[in-house]
Amino acid sequence: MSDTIYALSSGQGRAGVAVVRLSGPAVRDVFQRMCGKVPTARIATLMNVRHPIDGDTIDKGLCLLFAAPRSFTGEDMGEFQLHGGPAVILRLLGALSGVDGLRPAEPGEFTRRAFVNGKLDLVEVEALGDVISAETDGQLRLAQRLAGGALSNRVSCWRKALVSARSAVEAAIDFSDEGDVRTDVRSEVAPPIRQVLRDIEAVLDDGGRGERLRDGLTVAIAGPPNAGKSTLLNLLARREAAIVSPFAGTTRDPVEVHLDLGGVPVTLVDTAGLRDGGDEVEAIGVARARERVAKSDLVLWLEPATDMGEASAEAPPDCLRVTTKLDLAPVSLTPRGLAISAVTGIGIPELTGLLVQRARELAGAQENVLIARARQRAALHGCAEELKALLKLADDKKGAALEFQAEHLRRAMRELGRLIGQVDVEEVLGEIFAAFCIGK
Ligand SMILES: Nc1nc2c(ncn2[C@@H]2O[C@H](COP(=O)(O)OP(=O)(O)OP(=O)(O)O)[C@@H](O)[C@H]2O)c(=O)[nH]1
Ligand SMILES: [Mg+2]
Repeated sequence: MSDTIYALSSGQGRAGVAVVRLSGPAVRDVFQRMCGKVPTARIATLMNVRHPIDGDTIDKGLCLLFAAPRSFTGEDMGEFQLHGGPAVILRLLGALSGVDGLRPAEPGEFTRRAFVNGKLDLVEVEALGDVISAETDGQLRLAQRLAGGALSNRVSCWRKALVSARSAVEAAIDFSDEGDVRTDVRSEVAPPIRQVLRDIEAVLDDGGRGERLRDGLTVAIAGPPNAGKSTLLNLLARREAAIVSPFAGTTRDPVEVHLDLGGVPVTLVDTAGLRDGGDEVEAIGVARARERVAKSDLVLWLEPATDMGEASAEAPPDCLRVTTKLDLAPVSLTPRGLAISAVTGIGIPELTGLLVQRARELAGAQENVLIARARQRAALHGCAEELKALLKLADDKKGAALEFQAEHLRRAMRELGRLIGQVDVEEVLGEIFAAFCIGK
């Protein structure tokens, strides 16, 4: 890790200020050569920044040194905060490229060094990436909580409990010929393991909210033809995204729009009206609609007040029922579910409110949500399974082989190690860091 890396960490294009970061052993040398001296650590210092070879002035700006190990990467880090014009940035990056031992950073390389130097664990690395890419408030809250160590701290408590359980079991193995150690072990090991298992199961029992929040929810608008599905999509999207016409069977391809519903990112999908017996193209549209309905997290099932037959068997049992075209409803009508009219606007605020509420139930940034990715869930689930197997052996009154218990403990710890990136990291690292931007 002897290379010193540099990158523009602020956004591309013209801006008031541009931040170029460096990390590695040559940082002080770069300051010495380009500014004439090394700024005092952690004190922003206004300096003339010059080209290291021809001495030409690049710009005047703030220079900062974060001395190892008290820096984001754990190495010496430097920052140039210069004027954010493309020519200034070009000149600075060009100057840095000419310095021996310096090279441009790869995507996520600063964060990778922070991980390698033990500044962040893998969960925190992932969360940091999510902080940067968060598009809604809910996503940001979850990412910040995880980046702040909410899950990592729990994992480290669990690991401590498993470590002491393991040493108890291993001591018992070593002294197993010396009388009745086994009963002692049972009372020493089982209760804390049971507690850890309960904790992990509570974290797992979140209804997948964190992953849904990170990936976004899919909400499908479905129902019979001509129910006003596309009209509702356009209304919620505030633009004419889908074609509306008085003819039944207008929509064929699913039409998607993206919304922020109370902090939850939502993809709203308008689908073809469900009926059998249309032309060939419509039939394909209907098949796609059924596919999208089956795959979505929530279905809005629309039926027009002008044509309310029997409740359709095709509406999913947990769908949100909406009766549309209330302005045309016969006086005797009893609407199913929420009643709306796109013409008078009646029921629309209620529908939006209900959607926000359901979106938050399905994907939330509540305090107890600590899992943001399938990878994290898989590791915790694997750990819980090992602990269950261990407890089953420990409960066995005959005193099952301690070696087997030790093996389950070892595997449970391995799963936690995998979660925070202490074992088997190589295969996930590439994938995680590739998703980062350069300069982070
Ligand atoms: N009066 C009234 N007309 C509506 C309302 N909502 C939609 N319409 C009309 O109903 C017709 C059908 O609307 P669409 O939004 O295209 O219906 P759809 O469910 O997407 O229909 P398909 O794509 O064919 O399945 C259009 O003429 C709309 O203007 C409403 O609330 N009141
Ligand atoms: Mg339509």
